[in-house]
Amino acid sequence: MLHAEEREDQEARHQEQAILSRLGRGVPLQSLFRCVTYGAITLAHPQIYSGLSLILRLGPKTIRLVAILAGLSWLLLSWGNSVAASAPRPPNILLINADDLGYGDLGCYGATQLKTPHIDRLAREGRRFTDAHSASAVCSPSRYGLLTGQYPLRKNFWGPINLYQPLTIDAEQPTVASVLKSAGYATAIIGKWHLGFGRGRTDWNKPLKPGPLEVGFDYFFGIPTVNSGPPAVYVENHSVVNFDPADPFVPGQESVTQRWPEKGGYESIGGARAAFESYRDEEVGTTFAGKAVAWIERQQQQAADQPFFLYLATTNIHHPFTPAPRFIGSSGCGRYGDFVHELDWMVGELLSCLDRHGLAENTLVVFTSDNGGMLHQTGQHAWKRGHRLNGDLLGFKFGAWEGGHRVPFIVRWPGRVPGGSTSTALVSQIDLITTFAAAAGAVVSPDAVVDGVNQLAEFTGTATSRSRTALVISPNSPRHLTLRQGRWLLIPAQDEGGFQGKKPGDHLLGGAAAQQFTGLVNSDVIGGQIRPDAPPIQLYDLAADPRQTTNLAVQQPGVAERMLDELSSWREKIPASPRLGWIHLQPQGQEQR
Ligand SMILES: [Ca+2]
Repeated sequence: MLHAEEREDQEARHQEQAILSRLGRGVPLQSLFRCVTYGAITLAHPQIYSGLSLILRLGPKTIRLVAILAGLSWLLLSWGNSVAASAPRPPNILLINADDLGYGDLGCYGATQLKTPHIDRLAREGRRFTDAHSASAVCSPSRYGLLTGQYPLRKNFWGPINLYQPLTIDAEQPTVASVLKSAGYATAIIGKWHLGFGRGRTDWNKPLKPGPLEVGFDYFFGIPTVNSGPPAVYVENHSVVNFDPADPFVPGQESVTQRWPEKGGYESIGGARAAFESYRDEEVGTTFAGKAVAWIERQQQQAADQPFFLYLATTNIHHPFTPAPRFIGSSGCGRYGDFVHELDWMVGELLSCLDRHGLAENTLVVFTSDNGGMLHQTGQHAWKRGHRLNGDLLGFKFGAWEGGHRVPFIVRWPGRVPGGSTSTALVSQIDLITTFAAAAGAVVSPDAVVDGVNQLAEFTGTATSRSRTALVISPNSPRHLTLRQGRWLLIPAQDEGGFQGKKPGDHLLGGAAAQQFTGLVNSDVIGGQIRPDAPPIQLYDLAADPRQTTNLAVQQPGVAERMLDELSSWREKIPASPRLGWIHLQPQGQEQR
C-alpha cells in the first residue's frame, strides 16, 4: 500500500503530465517540439532553476505543484512568445533583373539626362554596389548563372539561344527558385525566360515543358525567348497565351507579329495568329508590371503568412525600344531613355505595391541587369545626345571589357541593409542563390555544383572580410574567358570578344571598332583597330585604372602568367558537350576549349 504522501506525489505527476500535454497544444508556437525545446532551455537556466527550487521548499505538495506548473507555464509562454517574436520571419524576396541596362543608365549611377526616381529611391533606402557583375556579358548564359549559381562555362554556354533550344537547366540542379521553394516560399517568374523549353527540340504546338515550373517556380507569365526575336508571344505556365490548336505554329512561315526597328526573325515561325496578335510590343512593360503586382496581391489574399520570391525579368531595355506611348519623348535622349523611364515606372509600381500592403520592411529587394549596355543604333542615338550607357566604362554588351558585365546592383532591406550606403565589394549574380538561401534560412544541397558565395554580410554592411576575391566572367567569345583577381583583370586575347560590327551605324557595333564612334581610349587600339604591336593578352589594374585605358600585360608578366595558369584550370571545367548559344566572333581560335 502506498503511503499517503507517495499517492499524492503520483497523483500530482499525473496532473502535471495532463497539464503539460494541454500546455503543449495551447502554446502559440509552431510546434510542440519548439515548446519542449524552450522548456528545456528554461529549466537549464541556473537562475530560473534556483527560483523553482525555492518554490519547491515552500508549503505542501499540492501548492508546490500548482506553483511549479504556474511558474513553468508562464515561463514557457513568455519565453516561447518572446523567442517566437524575435525569431526573424524569412524575408520576401523581390529580384528585378533588367535587360541590357548599362552601368551608366541610372541616376544613382551617374546618369544626368535620364530620370530614374524610383530606382534611385531603392539606392537611397538601400545599398548600391559599384563592382557587381553578371555571370556573362550575354543574356542567356547570364540568366543561367543567376538562377543556378553556376558559372556558365560549366555548361559550355556562351550566347543567346534560339527558339528551339531545349531547357538549359538540368532537372536535378538547384535554382534560386527551387531552393527558396524548399524553404516554404511561394515562387513566381514574370517576364523574360530565354533558357529553353522541353528536353528535345522545342515543339511550339505542345505544352512547353519542362520549363520554369520544373525548376522551382510555382507560376510563370512572360515571354519565351527575347523581345527582339521569335516567337513574340506570351506564355503562361506551360501554354502559349491564346494558342489555338486549329491554327498551330508553322516553322518557316512569316508571322503576323508587329514590325519594329531592331526586331527580327519575322520569317522564323508563323501561324498561331491569335497568339501573335495578343502580344503588343508597346504593352509588354505595362503588362509585366501589372502581372507582377497582381501576383503579389493574390499572394497576400490567399497566403499572407507565406514568404514569397518574385523574379521580375523585364524586357526593358532590350531592343526593340517599345515603351508605352506615354513615355515616348519623356527622356530627351530618344527611345533608349524613354524605355529606361518605363523601366523606372515599373519598379515604382512594385515598390508602391510593397508599401500598400505593408511589405516593404520585410522584403529584400535586389535590382540588377543581365549584362551591360549595347551600342546598337538606338544606343548610338542616345550617345550622340550625350548619354553614356555604361558610364565611364570601356566596352559593351557581349564583350569582356567592364562595360559588358559590370552592372547596376542595388539591395534594399530596411532594418538589415544600411540605407544610402555604397559597397565596393566584388559581387556576382551567381552569388544570389547562396545569399538568398542564407537570408531565408534555406539550404542549397551540398552535392550541388555552385560557384556562388554568401554575400549576406556584404549586403548588411557587417562583413569583416571579402566574401569574394576572384571571379570568372564569360563574354560571348570562349577564348576571351576573363579572370578577375582582386584589382587585376586578365583577358587572354585581344579586343573585347563581343559584337563584330565595324562601322558607326551598325546594329552590332562593338570592340575596338566602336572607339571610332565613342572616342574612348585604350592603349591597344588606334583608329578603331587593334595595334599591330599590341600584346596578345590584356591585363588591367582596375583599382588604378577602372576605365581600362592601359594594358599592363607587358609591364606585369608575373601577374599575367599566374592568372593565365588559373584560367587554364577553369578551362578544364568546360565540358565536351556542344557549345550553347550564338557566338559572333568566328572562327579564329574558336576551336580552343
Ligand atoms: Ca540582355
